[in-house]
Amino acid sequence: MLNESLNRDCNKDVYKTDWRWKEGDLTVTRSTQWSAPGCHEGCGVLLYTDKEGKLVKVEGDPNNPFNNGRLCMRCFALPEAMYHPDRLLYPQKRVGKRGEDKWERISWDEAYDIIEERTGDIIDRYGAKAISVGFGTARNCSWQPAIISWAAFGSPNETGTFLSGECCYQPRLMSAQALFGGSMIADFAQFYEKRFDDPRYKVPDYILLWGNEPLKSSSDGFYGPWLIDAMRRGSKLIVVDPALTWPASKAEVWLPIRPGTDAALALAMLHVMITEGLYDHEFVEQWCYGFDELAERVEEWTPERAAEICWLPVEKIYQAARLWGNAKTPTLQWGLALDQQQHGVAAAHAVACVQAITGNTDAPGGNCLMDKGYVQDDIRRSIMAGLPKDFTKDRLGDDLNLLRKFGFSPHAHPDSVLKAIETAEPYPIKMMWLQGNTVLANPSADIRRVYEALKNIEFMVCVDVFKTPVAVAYADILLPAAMGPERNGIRGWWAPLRAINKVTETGEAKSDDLIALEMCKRFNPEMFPWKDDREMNSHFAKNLASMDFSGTFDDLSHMVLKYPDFTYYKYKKGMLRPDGEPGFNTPTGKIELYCTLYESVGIDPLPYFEEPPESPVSTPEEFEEYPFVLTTGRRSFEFFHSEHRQLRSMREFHPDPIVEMNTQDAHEIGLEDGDWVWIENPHGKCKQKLKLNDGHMHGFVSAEHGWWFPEKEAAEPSLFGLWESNINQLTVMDQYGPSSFGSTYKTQLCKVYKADED
Ligand SMILES: Nc1nc2c(c(=O)[nH]1)N[C@H]1C(S)=C(S)[C@@H](COP(=O)(O)OP(=O)(O)OC[C@H]3O[C@@H](n4cnc5c(=O)[nH]c(N)nc54)[C@H](O)[C@@H]3O)O[C@H]1N2
Ligand SMILES: Nc1nc2c(c(=O)[nH]1)N[C@H]1C(S)=C(S)[C@@H](COP(=O)(O)OP(=O)(O)OC[C@H]3O[C@@H](n4cnc5c(=O)[nH]c(N)nc54)[C@H](O)[C@@H]3O)O[C@H]1N2
Ligand SMILES: [Mo]
Repeated sequence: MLNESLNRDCNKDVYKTDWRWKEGDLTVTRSTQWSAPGCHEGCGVLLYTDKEGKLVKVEGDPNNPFNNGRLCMRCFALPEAMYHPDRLLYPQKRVGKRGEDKWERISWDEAYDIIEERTGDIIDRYGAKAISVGFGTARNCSWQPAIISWAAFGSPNETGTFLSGECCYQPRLMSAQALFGGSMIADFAQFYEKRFDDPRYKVPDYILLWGNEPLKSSSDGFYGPWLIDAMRRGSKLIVVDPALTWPASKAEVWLPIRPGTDAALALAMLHVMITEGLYDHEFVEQWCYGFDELAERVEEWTPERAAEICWLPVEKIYQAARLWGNAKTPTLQWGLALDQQQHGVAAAHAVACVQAITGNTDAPGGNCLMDKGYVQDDIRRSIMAGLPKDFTKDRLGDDLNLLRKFGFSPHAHPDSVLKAIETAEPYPIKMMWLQGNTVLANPSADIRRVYEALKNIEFMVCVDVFKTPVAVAYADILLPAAMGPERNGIRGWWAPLRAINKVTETGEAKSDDLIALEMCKRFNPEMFPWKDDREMNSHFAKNLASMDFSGTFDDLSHMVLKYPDFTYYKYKKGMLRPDGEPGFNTPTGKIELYCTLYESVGIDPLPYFEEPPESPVSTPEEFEEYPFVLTTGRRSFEFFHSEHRQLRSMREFHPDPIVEMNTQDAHEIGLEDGDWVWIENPHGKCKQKLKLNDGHMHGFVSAEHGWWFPEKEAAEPSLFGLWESNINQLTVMDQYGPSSFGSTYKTQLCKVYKADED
């Protein structure tokens, strides 16, 4: 019943494995979808086009082992997105004042001419570093903005615009890199074409789901439904989440933790595991560095102490630590909640230690090391290699911690970019090129502050598929980006390597690859000799550092996907270190529970807990007035961040912004399910609709992020109703940790009260 390879063989009779075929009047093309609209995953899709070349429907590709034919509602709605009347289809220039929403259609050449002229002027007056290029989360639009910034404009200030403290994945990646010497991911057989049927694979007996809701988020290379695949094969769950999510409801133990106290819980779990001997002694002895120091650090972290801090029943901490410590094939699947705390790096460090001492690293069904197959990193690095050595010399924020100079982030620090825009310190930023992020509707905290700061920007270009609030407020030029089925590309995020196949064109929209190539050709033609995106992608495909592939783009395009060679226990086989010796790629050759890298950059080398800057404990007076702990940004099936709000089929399921809290808590303050409520704290307020849940932990409020209303007035002051429900009026910038990473998006305080009926 569970044999998916059998399913796949059947599917081969019904669905072909060719890359393209005919079905009646329709042409079917196998591809993968990343963006736009966006997602992290790259699921296998079948794109059905009609005689005119129009996309008429999308189905999951049953012969793509990544998603096995499954698809989410957002992908099914691709034709609706592509042919939406609001879509940007032509380059436009602003003709009215900023905020008036008056535009004139222009040609691509005219747009590039204007950009070249204005850019030249900015560079003459302030230097190239006064240009900041913003990218968003890993859609298929991440290396393209980087090469525009670096190779076209010559500015090192490419940045995840205003995403405070690079609080997405960076703290977890940092910890994995620092402790394990590489990137680490839960093993759900994603490295094998036969997936769960591959004889090398073992199903995890316990999955520790920490601050992550994969069914909704399918993030960072982990496709959510795999969780259910594993549960059907016997895996049990331990869930750390303040909300009673679906996985929490199915867990052996659910730990409804006070947001932002994860490090305390992890330290207590380590305490139990170490005092009760529930860890892999041999592995720790041979392959871990600093175990004694860790044991000493966690000595004081009794479950009783942590229970009080985390607002957890103490027996749940014992139960979780014992189940986990006794598990045979434990695997950790961690999430964003660990990053979005000020000391996210320490929290991720603590949780990584909980994983490390089980000894299940790089083992079947454990947590595997892989040079992550980040095609975007490979491309970025290959372009970076062609630039002057001191190119990043003045990059904003590099002074915050040596980790940045060491290259642990290749981007300008978001909070430092904001400060430079506001104060011209250490030098001004005068131009922004935004490609794949929205700035006002989403990634930044404290959007009112950002809104004010952007008044100092002289010239702004937005490359997007829709007109967003920031475009109306500040853009001078709008460039229309192509959606997934309208672009060629290569992508990898972990495994496998995948091709994106173009099947159609809409208006004059161009792919980010093509826009990057054309911009770079204008500004830096010697570095970009390729005639089109296919030729450029062939070059990149042949030169991938982290993937074993040497074909052309056409080769990959026809294969659609390619699995890497994958081996377990690489640390025993001398496959991780550049010197070819056994061990991990860290200074000591071991997993560094006590981290020598952190020590060398002035960070606590051991995991620690610190209260969030605003919390019931650190700001008790504020807590009296704002008596709930606020976490923001839980994901939903219908939306990817601020995207998809235009789509009727998504809004039918999810018309309004939803704030959740415990039923009893709400009743105590006179609120009912379905009430519109104000969520307010000292930083700001916004309005969302209340949804009650009997199971959520007490004292906690969970609000959605990314809200704007494309159906509302575009012009100022409305900006598509931006100020009504956007939760990033209650979050703050500049609350990152000593590493320069981390934020407080998930650890605010708030009060909640009924809003007027209108
Ligand atoms: N309060 C709160 N705020 C958060 C979060 C949270 O949990 N809480 N999460 C944060 C996190 S983790 C992240 S990563 C950020 C994400 O923030 P962003 O990456 O900025 O995400 P979006 O808001 O979706 O903005 C993406 C924009 O790019 C466009 N786009 C999509 N695909 C493409 C493409 O292929 N090419 C081009 N040119 N444009 C494209 C979309 O139409 C949209 O306008 O948000 C952060 N914001
Ligand atoms: N549909 C959809 N998918 C997405 C995105 C999207 O916007 N929409 N965004 C993408 C991006 S960029 C990212 S980074 C990922 C993020 O995806 P996830 O890692 O799943 O992150 P979240 O959904 O923000 O939060 C996950 C869970 O953490 C819980 N939580 C909140 N605060 C805390 C805390 O302090 N501690 C603990 N332990 N748990 C807490 C929340 O209740 C929630 O259930 O999703 C990606 N996938
Ligand atoms: Mo993210």
